[in-house]
Amino acid sequence: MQQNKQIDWWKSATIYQIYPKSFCDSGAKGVGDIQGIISKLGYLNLLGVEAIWLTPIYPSPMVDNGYDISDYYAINPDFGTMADFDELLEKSHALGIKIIMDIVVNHTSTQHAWFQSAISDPDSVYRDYYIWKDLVNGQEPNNWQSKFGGSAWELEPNSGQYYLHLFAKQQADLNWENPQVRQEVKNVIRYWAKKGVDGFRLDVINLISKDQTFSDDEQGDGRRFYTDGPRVHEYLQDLSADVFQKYGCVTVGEMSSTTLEHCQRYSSLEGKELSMVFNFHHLKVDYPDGEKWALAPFDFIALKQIFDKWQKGLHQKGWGALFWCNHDQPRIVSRLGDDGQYRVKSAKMLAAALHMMQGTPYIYQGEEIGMTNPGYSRIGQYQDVESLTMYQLLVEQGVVSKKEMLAILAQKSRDNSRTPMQWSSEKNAGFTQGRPWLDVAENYTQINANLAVDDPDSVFYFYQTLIQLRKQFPVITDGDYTDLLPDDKAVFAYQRRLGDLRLICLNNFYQPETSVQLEVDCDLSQATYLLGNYADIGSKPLSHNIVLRAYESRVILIES
Ligand code: TEU
Repeated sequence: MQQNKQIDWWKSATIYQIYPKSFCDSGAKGVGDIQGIISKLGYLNLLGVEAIWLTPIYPSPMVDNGYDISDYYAINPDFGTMADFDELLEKSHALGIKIIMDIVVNHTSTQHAWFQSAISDPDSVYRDYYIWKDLVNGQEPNNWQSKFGGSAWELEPNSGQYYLHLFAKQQADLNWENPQVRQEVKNVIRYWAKKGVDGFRLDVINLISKDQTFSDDEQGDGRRFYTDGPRVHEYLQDLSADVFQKYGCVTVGEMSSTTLEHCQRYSSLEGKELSMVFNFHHLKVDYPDGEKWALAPFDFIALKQIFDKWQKGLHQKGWGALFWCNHDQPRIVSRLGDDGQYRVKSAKMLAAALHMMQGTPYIYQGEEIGMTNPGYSRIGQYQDVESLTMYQLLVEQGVVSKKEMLAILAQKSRDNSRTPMQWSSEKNAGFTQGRPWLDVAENYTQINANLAVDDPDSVFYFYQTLIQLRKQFPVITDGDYTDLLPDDKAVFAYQRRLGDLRLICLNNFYQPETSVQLEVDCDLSQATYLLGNYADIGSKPLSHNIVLRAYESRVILIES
């Protein structure tokens, strides 16, 4: 790996997330692959992204689509070969696009050789790679719950002990207390860094250190005993010093149910732990009382408060990732926008509202063309382990009826974002010549990449502009943040400021036209328009009283 990389290139870069299984099939398998990704590098280069984050492409039984890794040192044959991967690395680098690998080290697949050895030989050195507990009063060692529903403990019949799995029972948690496990993780990361990979996205990395008392949680599902756990900063500092810093890798940690205080430390500017963090608080504004499996309109005021807290809290202290979408989240245009009449307008508005903030933006495949939730109506259309487990649990327990659960899944399932990428109006949206592993959304003849690239007014070119603006204007990368209208019920208006330059981003999150009074101490008639999602933005003089049409977004610059 090359040394002397430009320091912090990722602060003005935009990163594109690829979910390989659903991105592009180079043949007729029905599953995307690495050659498919290579065939679309030109498209990504046109968009202007500087790096690609690939979700896991290692061998895996695919219970959780690759987040259950059975070999950290190889490529899943469904996706291709190591030669294909090397070709991807070389061709991406030739275009100036970096590659970020997903590293899943909170747990391994139970098919991993370490786990297999641990269960077949009681004296195996690998036994202590995992977390084993005896039965307590003939039951699970404590009441912790799996994130996918049910107990977090599974009985292993050979030894009569339980092992911990915070996710599916085929994903056994690693025992980070064991120094040998930490050494193995370093070896894995070193292997990929030496190959020339530019960075790593670390799956649920704030869950690796468990409170060793393994107490019952009288207040909740156990998360307070392992979230941002007792030794997590120590482990990350050690990894960073021994591998990340040595190889100059960019790192982004996925932080589940974390706090701002911990994220300030994970992403602190001295770079002792990680480059940046993903947090999910802004994506829980449509969870009534914190419940994902229930329907409610999103809390717009809370959304603004969360952005305010994190924008200010990380400014000059740490660094955050900016994102609306990923492979675990429903499509944002269906969730916070309007995926009908105002799909294009609201997709652009949401893009501007996010990309004008401080942080590193991530675009999830299909977001750049305004892809929507597919609107599945049958349980047989779902494949996701979480969706299927929750369907079974909630319907079985009589919490909701089958019909209600289908309505909930249509809004909340992770499969909403995993439908095949819509490339063209051809059969299967041009994703595969075979039968896609997950149904394509029916709207692909109206929403696809070919149409978007041919239309200068498409969501695609709006994202392209946002990516360019970030590189052009340091106020987007470095400016401070003020919410200008925290109490307004429809408009999200914020100011970024760097020296004499102010950038103001105004967004109507709803359909009715609305007017706002901007309380800023500068002459708005001197402002210039940078961007908007209505064609005629530049024609009207600016005043402090601004009318915003349905889902209208405007970005203006003022020198004062
Ligand atoms: O997700 C972690 C995580 O907790 C979620 O976003 C999860 O999908 C959600 O809480 C369920 O409601 C990561 C990966 O992104 C996800 O795809 C994996 O399933 C999970 O870790 C386990 O590796």
